[in-house]
Amino acid sequence: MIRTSALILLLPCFLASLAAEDWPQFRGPSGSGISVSTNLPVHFGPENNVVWQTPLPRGHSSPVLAGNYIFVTAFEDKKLLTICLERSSGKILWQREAPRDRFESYQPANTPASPSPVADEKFVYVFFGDFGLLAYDLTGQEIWRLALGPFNNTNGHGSSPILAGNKLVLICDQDIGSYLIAVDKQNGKPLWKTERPEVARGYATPGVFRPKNGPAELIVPGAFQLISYSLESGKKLWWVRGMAWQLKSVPLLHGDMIYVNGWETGGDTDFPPTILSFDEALTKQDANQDGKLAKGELPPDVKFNPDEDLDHDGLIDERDWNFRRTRYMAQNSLVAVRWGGRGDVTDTHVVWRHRKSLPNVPSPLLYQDVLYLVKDGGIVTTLNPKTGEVLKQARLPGAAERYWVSPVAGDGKVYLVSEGGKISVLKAAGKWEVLVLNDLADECFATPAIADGKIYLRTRTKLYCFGLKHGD
Ligand SMILES: [Ca+2]
Ligand SMILES: [Ca+2]
Repeated sequence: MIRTSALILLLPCFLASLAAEDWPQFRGPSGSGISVSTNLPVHFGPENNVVWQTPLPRGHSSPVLAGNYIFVTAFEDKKLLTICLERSSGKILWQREAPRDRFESYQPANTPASPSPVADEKFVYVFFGDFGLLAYDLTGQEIWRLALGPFNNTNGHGSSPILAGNKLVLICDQDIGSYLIAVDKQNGKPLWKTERPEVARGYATPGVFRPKNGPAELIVPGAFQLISYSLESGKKLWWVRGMAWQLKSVPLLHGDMIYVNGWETGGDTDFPPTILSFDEALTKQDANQDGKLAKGELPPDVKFNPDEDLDHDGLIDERDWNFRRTRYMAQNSLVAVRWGGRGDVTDTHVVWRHRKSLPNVPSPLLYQDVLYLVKDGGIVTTLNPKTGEVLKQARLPGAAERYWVSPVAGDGKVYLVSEGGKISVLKAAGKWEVLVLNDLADECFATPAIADGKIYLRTRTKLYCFGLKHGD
């Protein structure tokens, strides 16, 4: 009897210890890319340490994990899909189609199903640029929908929604009319919407910074600037100038430090050109004095670029000009910002900037006091997060490819996934070493999820669950 009661008493603790770790959003807890999992596999591939594998339609969204479920979005035959899988088996439990009344443009490396879902214990929330936001309960019943757009984001969408308290937050950056929106996660009703006229086109997922004393802030990387907003009201609080255009980086939040990366073609030069102000250009060039520059009025060294005609009216107005001017004068950088200022903190709270070998799409990783960057060509750079000092830089052997996937880490290892499905597993350290090179022989764009000793990795054709078999 005594033994039985003891067992009954112990049982809840035992069950609790088995409760699944979640990976509820793009890049997992807080967008950090870090799992507390142990016993993660080092060697894995199509024939090695596969717990299960499930064919999936295409899409670049990352798998997210909540309780016994995994969620992804996908597209197939012009349908926009939300798919729920059973975490233990990979079995598809349900699939729902989102409304699609338009087909917005996206560049070849993107898809109409790139933003990742976000989930809590009750609902999963998804965003499609061709519709807007939808929420389903865990059985697949639609709870609410909020049509958004149409959008004008030439390259398609990349920003994933996140949850913060009772709010679902989404960045909707585009050529004109960029905004940040927070809706009530229970019913999809907008709580606030903040226009972002100062930015044009972006793909970053925001972060939630929670100061020790004080209300939470949304950290939003955008074109040419990093901006913080009040989570409660959407009010703009502080910003850092001098970022690149088209940011994709998730902000890394560590203590009172914030790290954001930005890279854009042309921004690596140490000597950006000086470009006339709009007033100077008008004085010299505006022949018909309508306050705008037509193609024939542009200075001889300026070629009309449709990409820079943000409102697509064939004329360069002040916003178009200033955008171009900022674009060409911008310098790529990974910036380390100390939280604590208000207004423009560029000159007061930027602790350091690093300008070399920066990734385009993959976000940085901050793991065990080392910052990791992986860029196209398989070049990995580690930095001291306190000073920006480079600790090691080298090319990944056998994995000199393009990189879209953000690095993830757990169990003392860092996982770097190339476009071609080469996975370099690093022993985490400032002076990192490659432990193993695995090969999935399939295209990879989605950032993996890590939880409960398993790695959930989406390729072009399937979702894999990798884990050590008992006895390994
Ligand atoms: Ca004119
Ligand atoms: Ca224009």
